[in-house]
Amino acid sequence: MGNTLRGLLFDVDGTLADTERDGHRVAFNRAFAQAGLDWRWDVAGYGKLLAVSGGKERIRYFVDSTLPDFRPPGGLDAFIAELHARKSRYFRELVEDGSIPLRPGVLRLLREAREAGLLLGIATTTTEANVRALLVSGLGADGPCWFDTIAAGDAVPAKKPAPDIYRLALRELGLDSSEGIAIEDSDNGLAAARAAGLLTVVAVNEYTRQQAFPGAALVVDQLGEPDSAFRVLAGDPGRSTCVDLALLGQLLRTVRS
Ligand code: XBP
Ligand code: MG
Repeated sequence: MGNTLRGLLFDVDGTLADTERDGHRVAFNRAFAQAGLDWRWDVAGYGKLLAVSGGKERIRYFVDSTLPDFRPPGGLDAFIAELHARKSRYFRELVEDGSIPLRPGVLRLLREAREAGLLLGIATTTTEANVRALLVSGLGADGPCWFDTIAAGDAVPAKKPAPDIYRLALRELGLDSSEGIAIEDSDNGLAAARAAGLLTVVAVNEYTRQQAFPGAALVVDQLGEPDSAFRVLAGDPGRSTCVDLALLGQLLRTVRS
């Protein structure tokens, strides 16, 4: 334990890639249409539904709040599970088509962390198969092997903002929370990481830029590249212009010292 950076924990949706608007949302709508449902989640409405993390939980919230009399044959649980499985297949098709690239700075930071021998983990509410598809598409066939653990989806009972998925990832990495930093994009993700004791850097996106990020070490519009600086929304990055290990190490030392 100490104030030396030993590991990075990455959220997936909205952090590694902008998956929500043109990925998950489109996949949900395809699954609804394929099931003969006239449900359609538009871009703005989906932004509100993102307050509920987890796709199955999101469908259930939608049904409970807008269609309380909806009673599918076989029961709601089984119906949602099947709809979500179909949605996940559509999502992976979109990823495999190459339509969802990694966000700026992600590949650079991952490479730097690997070269430095840091532990790398994923802590996400999405389905593990989705994560693997995204990592293969963005990093190549061995992408999933870049990570020492992939903590995902239903591996824990309570999804973000609960800290459970971060605690699981930390446990699997053998890392104390004081030795790691989480990279997130949303208020729910920040709350989860903070509750697990992790210093957290937030890179916002279209759906999360209006959110509040209490307790974030740094809030930026993207991780940035050396020749394409981030915009700082909160926190002090010193002279750094992109999120790299020098900056992350400095943030950790400042907070833990
Ligand atoms: C974001 C989520 C996920 C996705 C949909 O997760 O809440 O539910 O929107 O994925 P994170 P599933 O930012 O933690 O990666 O349908 O597979 O749940
Ligand atoms: Mg996210």
